Amino acid sequence: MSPMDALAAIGWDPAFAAGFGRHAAAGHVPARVVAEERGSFTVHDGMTTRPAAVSGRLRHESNGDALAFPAVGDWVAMARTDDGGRSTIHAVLERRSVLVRRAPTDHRTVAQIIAANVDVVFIVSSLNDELNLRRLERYLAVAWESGGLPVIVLSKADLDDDRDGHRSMVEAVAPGVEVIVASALAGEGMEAVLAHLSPGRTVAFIGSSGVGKSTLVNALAGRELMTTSGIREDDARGHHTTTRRQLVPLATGLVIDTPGMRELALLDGEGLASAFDDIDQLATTCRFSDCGHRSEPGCAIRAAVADGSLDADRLDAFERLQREARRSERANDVVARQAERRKWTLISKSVNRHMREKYGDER
Ligand SMILES: Nc1nc2c(ncn2[C@@H]2O[C@H](COP(=O)(O)OP(=O)(O)O)[C@@H](O)[C@H]2O)c(=O)[nH]1
Ligand SMILES: [Mg+2]
Ligand SMILES: [Zn+2]
Repeated sequence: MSPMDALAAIGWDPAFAAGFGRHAAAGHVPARVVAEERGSFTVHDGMTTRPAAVSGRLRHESNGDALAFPAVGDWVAMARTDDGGRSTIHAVLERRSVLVRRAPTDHRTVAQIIAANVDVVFIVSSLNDELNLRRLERYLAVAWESGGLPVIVLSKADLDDDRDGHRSMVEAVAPGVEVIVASALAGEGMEAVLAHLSPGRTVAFIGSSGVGKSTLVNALAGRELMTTSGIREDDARGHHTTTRRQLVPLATGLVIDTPGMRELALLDGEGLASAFDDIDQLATTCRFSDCGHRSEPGCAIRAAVADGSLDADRLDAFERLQREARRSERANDVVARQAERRKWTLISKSVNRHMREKYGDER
C-alpha cells in the first residue's frame, strides 16, 4: 500500500490534504489521533501507531481551551520521527465535525471533546433498561450539534419483548433520525449498523455506560477488541470497561468507542432546532412570529399540546434544554472573556518588556 492509500484507509482525503500545505512546508507529516489518556496521545500515520505529545507551543497557544487541543479522531501535523519514539504534535487540522459536551466538573474549561471528524454518531440506548426519552433527546441535540449524522441504536433487543412499541416511542422523539433495533449478541440489526460504515469513514458510539457500545464494536470487528463489562478482570472492582476514547481502524471503516458519560451537558443550543425539528416547524405556524408559546392567541404549539399531537413532556424537555443552553452559552462567554483577558495580559506584559528593553525604564 502506498503511504497515501494507507492514510486514506484511516480517513485522510483531498479536503484534509488541501489544508496541509503549510504543515508539509514546515516538514511535518499528517497523523490521526487514535487514543488519548490524560494528555498522552497515540497517533496513527497510516503505517504504524506511536505515542505522541503536544508541542510546548501548541500547549501555550491553546491557552487552556480544550477545543484547541487534539482529541481522538483529530488529524494532526506531527514532526517526523524515525526512531519509533514519541512524536510531537505541532498543530490540529481543521475539523469536519466535532462531538463536544460541556465539561461537567472542570470549571477552567467549558468544553470537552468526545471525538472529532466523525461522520456518523451512533447513540446507543439499551432496550433492557427503562427507555429514557429525555436522555435520548439530549444525546440527539449533542449529536446534531457535532455536524455528524445521528443514528439511534436500540441495543440488547434480545432482552425486549416490546421492541415495536419501544421503537415507535423513540421515533416520536427523534424526527428524521434512523432508529436501528439491534442485538450484538444475537447478531440482529448488525447489517443496518454496518450499512453506515465504509473504508475511510468514521463512526462513533456514544451512550451511557453498560448499554453495549463496546460489544457492538467487537461484533463489528469480529473479535474481542474492546473489554466489555461482561468480562471480569481479577482486580478489586471486578470490572474493567472502556476507560478511554479510542479509534479502531477496521477493514469496514473507522470506529470510535467511548466510555459512558454520567452527565451530558449541552455546550450551546446549536443542535436543538434539529433535535426538536417537529416543535421548530410547528412554531413557524404560530400567529405571531415572536410567539412565546404561553398564552398568545393562535399559538400552534399550545394547540398541538391541547389536541394531543405534541407531548407536553417533550415540550417541557425542549424548553428546559433551551434554558440550559442559554446558561451554558453565557458561561462560555465568561470563560472566553477570561481567556481573552489572559491572552492580552500576556501580550501587554511582553510588549512592556520589549519597550523596556528597547527604551529603558525611563520612557
Ligand atoms: N443480552 C445482551 N447483552 C448484551 C448485548 N450487548 C451487550 N450486552 C451486555 O451488556 C453489558 C455491557 O456491555 P458493554 O459493551 O461493556 O457496554 P458499554 O459500557 O456500553 O461499552 C455486558 O455484560 C454485555 O455482555 C446484547 O445485545 N444482548
Ligand atoms: Mg465500553
Ligand atoms: Zn406559539
